[in-house]
Formats: sequence, C-alpha cells, structure tokens
Amino acid sequence: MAKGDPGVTTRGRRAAPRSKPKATASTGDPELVQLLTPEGERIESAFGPDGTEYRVGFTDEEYRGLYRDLVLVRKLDAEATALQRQGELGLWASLLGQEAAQVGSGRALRPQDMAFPTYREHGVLYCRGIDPIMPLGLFRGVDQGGWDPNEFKFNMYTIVIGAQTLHATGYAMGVAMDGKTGGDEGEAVIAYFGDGATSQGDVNESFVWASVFNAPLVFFCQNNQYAISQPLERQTRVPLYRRAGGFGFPGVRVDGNDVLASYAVTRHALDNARHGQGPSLIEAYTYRMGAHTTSDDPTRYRIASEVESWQAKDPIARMRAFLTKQQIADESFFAEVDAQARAESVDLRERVLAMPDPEPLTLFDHVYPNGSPELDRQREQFGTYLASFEGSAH
Ligand SMILES: Cc1ncc(C[n+]2csc(CCOP(=O)(O)OP(=O)(O)O)c2C)c(N)n1
Ligand SMILES: [Mg+2]
Repeated sequence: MAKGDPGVTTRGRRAAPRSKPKATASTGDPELVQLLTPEGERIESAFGPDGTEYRVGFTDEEYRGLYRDLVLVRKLDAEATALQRQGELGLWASLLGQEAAQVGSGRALRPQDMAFPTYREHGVLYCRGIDPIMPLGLFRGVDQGGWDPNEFKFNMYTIVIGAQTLHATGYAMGVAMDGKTGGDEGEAVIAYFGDGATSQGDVNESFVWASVFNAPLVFFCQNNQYAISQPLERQTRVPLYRRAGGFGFPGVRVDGNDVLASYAVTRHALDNARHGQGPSLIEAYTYRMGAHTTSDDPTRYRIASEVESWQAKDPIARMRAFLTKQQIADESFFAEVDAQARAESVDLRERVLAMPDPEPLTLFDHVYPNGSPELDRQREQFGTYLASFEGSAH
C-alpha cells in the first residue's frame, strides 16, 4: 500500500495564486493536472486552476505498490466480466480504463475517511481492504453486498444514480457536527459519481448543501465520457469541474488515467476537508474502455478510433513505462505481479462458483427491520408456491 507523501501543496487553496496556472509540459492543457504522461515521463509538479501546486514523493516501493494495485484490480475486473459471460453473475459493471482514478483516490484516503461509491468502484473497494469477492455476491444475486460499511469505511454500492452524494453530504455534515474535523486526525468523506450523474437533481442538491454547511466532503466525479450511450456533450457545455465555482467551492480536473496525479489531487482535497475547509469537486478525466455493463453494446454508439485513441493513454502502460525508465522495477517484478494477479483471479473464480444459493424465502428478511403484516402475507404466499413444486417432475 502506498503511504507516500501526500500531494504536497505550496499554498492553501483560498489564498491568492502565487503564480498563474501553468500548462503541463506534455499536454499543454492548463485545465488538466498531470504528473505522469502517457509515455511514462514524470512531471515534477502541476498547478490546479486556483494555483495550488500538486506533487508526490513516493518511495520506490510505494510506486511499485501502486502498479501492483492497478494490475490486480484490472485482472479481477476482467475475471468478473468473464464470470458474467459464463452465466455465473447476473450483471457486471466493469472499471476497465478507470483503474488509476480509483486506485489513486482510494489510496489517498486515510483510514478514518468514509467513502460512498456507485456500482463501479471495485478499485476503491480493493484499496479499502475489502475482499473483492464481496461485490460479486451482489451481482450474482446471492446477497445484498456483504461488507460492513462501518468496519471498512466504505458504504454499500448505490445503483440509483447520484443518490449516494446525498447520503455522503448528510454523513459529512454529521462528521462536522460531531466535531470530528480540524487537524490531521480529522475525518473527511468522499462521494463517487459519474459524468451522467452531474445532471441529476440529487447531485446538484448535494453541492448546495455541502457548500452552505461547509461539509468535509470531496465530490469525486469520474468523467468516463459516457452515461451508458449518452456522451458527455449531452450533460454539459462547460468542463464539469468548473461547475463547482457556481456552488461556491473549488473544482479541479485531474488526468484520471494518471494514478500519481489522481492521488495528489484527492489527498489535497481530503486534507482540506478534514481541516475544516469545506467541500471540493474533482473531475477525474478518464475513459470507460469497456461496455457500460455486460448488458450494453458500445459498438452501437461509439467508433473504434475513439477507443483506440484512449488506449494510448492507458493508466497501467504509462506506470510500467515510468517504472522501467526509472529502473524502479524490472521484468521479474512485472512477471511476479502478473503471477499474483492470475492466482488471485483463479481464487476469486473458485470462490464465486462455490457460493451457496440463498434460501428463496430469505428474500423477505431485510425489507424492513421489524417486518410487516403485508410482508408476512407475501412470504406465506411465496412459501405455498414453492411447496407446490415439491415432488413434482419440475
Ligand atoms: C436515478 C436513476 N436513473 C437512471 C438510472 C439508469 N442508469 C444506470 S447507469 C446510468 C448512467 C450513469 O452514467 P454516469 O453517471 O456517467 O456513470 P457511469 O456508469 O458512466 O460510471 C443510468 C442512466 C439509474 N440507475 N438511476
Ligand atoms: Mg459516465
């Protein structure tokens, strides 16, 4: 696990800029914070739109750890997609292409920080130390998730688009009311959502509430360019991070395929929040390399050349190029990571196949904490229906 120097900043975000925001050497894009180019070149530091300077200072071991995380979460995700294709899962929402945004932000969380995910945050879940089998039970339909949100500081997956930003805002307001902000030990909250979710009322209401109550909350938007088939231009006419200004808090766009910049920007925003400086918005600019879910066919709405152009920005390839160039890792290291990834994915598959089917009547168990007469009636009816098959040739 990477515990390196947080994104070191040269000044607080509310002060006047020391220097004008600079374009990074490689992209020439003043709107994108980048510390690792697609070719694997390190950029010493990069400036956000408010003049904040971002940099990281990882040890070699920590750099290798980040690479390992990226490879492992991609491999486990590919295994889950394969399991769905073989009929072992009902559905899967792949994170392919978004590994750096998730590992960078996930590793930037401190142990006391609370995360509110969507249905795609398998990489963040991994970084929180949750067994990667957990979301597979959910997508296999044999349980409701399985992990304890309080133990791992990682809430349940939320499929209702944007709803978790409201939960996160309320939770973050509670953190502040409980006096748990201020100082390095303060708590911060992070809410994950997509580009499409920014059009939801829930997300915009969360922005208002978090802002006016100065909630210790980081809004982490993975802009993967699509909401199912709807491209980004159907959601916004301005870069998403700039929306934050209208709500009264800072916004920054980071290269979401750059694990180092994703880490630096998230660590900085979380630390501001935990110190009582309120919310911020991070737009992690990335690309959904696969289908929206296994129920989707992206060839119907996007062209192959677009996907290929993003392949050249692959988050794992650039990290590997960097580690090789800097002689931080060699071929034997990469082979060892691949072997670990293979072993973990085989283990995942075996455990999924061994998952017991739940008793059908347990369907009614967690609808209400104390049940209800109507639920009792439905349970009984369903029980009678199930019993009607007993002894039949069915
Ligand atoms: C309130 C609500 N409306 C519609 C849907 C159907 N739906 C599921 S995923 C999705 C697109 C979400 O896109 P985005 O926010 O960009 O996240 P991504 O899937 O790209 O990670 C929609 C519309 C839903 N789950 N919830
Ligand atoms: Mg999206």
